[in-house]
Amino acid sequence: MRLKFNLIAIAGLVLFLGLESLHLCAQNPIIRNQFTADPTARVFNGKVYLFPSHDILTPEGKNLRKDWFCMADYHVFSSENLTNWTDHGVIVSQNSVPWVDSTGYNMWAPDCIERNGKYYFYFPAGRNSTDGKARRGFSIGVAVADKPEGPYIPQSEPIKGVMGIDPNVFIDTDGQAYLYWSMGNIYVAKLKENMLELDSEPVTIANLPPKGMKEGPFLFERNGKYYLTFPHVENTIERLEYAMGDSPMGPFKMTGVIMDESPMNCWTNHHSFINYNNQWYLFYHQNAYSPKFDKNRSACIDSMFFNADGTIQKVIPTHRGVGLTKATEKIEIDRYSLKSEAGTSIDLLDSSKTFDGWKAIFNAKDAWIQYNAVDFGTKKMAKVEVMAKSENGGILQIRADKVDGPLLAEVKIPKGTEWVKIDSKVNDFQQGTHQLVVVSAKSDMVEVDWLRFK
Ligand code: FUB
Repeated sequence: MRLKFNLIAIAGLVLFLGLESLHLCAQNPIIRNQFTADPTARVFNGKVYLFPSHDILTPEGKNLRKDWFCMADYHVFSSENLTNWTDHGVIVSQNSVPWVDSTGYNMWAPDCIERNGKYYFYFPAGRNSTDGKARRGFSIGVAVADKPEGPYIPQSEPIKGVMGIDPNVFIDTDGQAYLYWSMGNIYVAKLKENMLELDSEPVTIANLPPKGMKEGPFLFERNGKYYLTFPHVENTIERLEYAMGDSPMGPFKMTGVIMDESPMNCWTNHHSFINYNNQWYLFYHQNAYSPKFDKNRSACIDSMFFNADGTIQKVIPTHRGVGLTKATEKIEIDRYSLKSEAGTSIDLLDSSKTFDGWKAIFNAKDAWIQYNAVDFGTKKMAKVEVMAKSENGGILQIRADKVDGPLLAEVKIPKGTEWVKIDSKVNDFQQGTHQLVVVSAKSDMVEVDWLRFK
């Protein structure tokens, strides 16, 4: 009996540690084993922490809408290079918060902020019923931790005086904290020093577009200017817009569009910004792993830049995302930076298992795909390994930096209908960081899952 208990305890510990140390390597989307919507990123102690919401497939038999968001808990992820992410597991769930309706599955977009060594995690959810009648609307609660990874202890009641979704907290240089949230419009109120109670009456932020849904506020300050950024439906689906002002509560002046509507037609977008190692990044979401259902979303990152007058340059969503990719890790060229207009395409490896990712397809001579920022380190590479498939056989040339750049390797893909891993010798070249360009030397179709150097 005792032995059985010990075995179960060890198995539990292994499972727990396994979860803690799960590394998820990525371009866009950045988390590749679960849906991650509404990504709020924060820099704590020199590391980037990601607090997304967690879309799931709607469970059967729970009387839930099949065509709507379904979210039961929150994970936190961290990364030091924006490329390798560690999943620290569930930090708050609908079953762990006393006031939350544990049958609601509506743990929507969260935020987290540090004050005096404590981490305050803000989340919206539906309240449980105290009189047998369903409660309508969302409240916003707080869970507090000593470390960004948790454990987070939820407060027993939501914040009084706030009804709405998409909490966002900003602490100004004078120490005053502000809570922003949405419910059709965008609202703001001061927070008390304890970060748990309002310290002023909520006000509706003025001068924002009067028509079309506005939600998901994210406020940040740069060079004394305050940027109120938010998704807004100007046309048919959301795009990211912003207004600028001289104080956290406004007045704000509408200034521009940060990201246009999703090319995949994802109705929502939700975002956050960080400045990490002197580069600004935009975190946002798309439905890349769920092309047919836009309520299953995935977090992405792209770099962002400011103009000299402080306005924000438009961010074009990319597959490549950000960060260096080690040459010795799988380089998924379907997450390309650039590609030739003709003769290349991208498709899911298996449309019924979207988390398996994509493949790159070449079907013309001289068609090419470029993948930027591959770190070859300082050691010579002996071989390149390519996972590929080609019914008639093909030849791929792997070049450095540009389409006619130095030839690193030529890889002959044998005829066949199955995926094969092919090794080829790598020519000498200057190590360091390079753009990788894969060129098809024949017109026959070649599909590539990934390649890596050894
Ligand atoms: O994730 C559920 C809701 O969709 C969020 O709260 C909104 O911002 C939108 O992204």
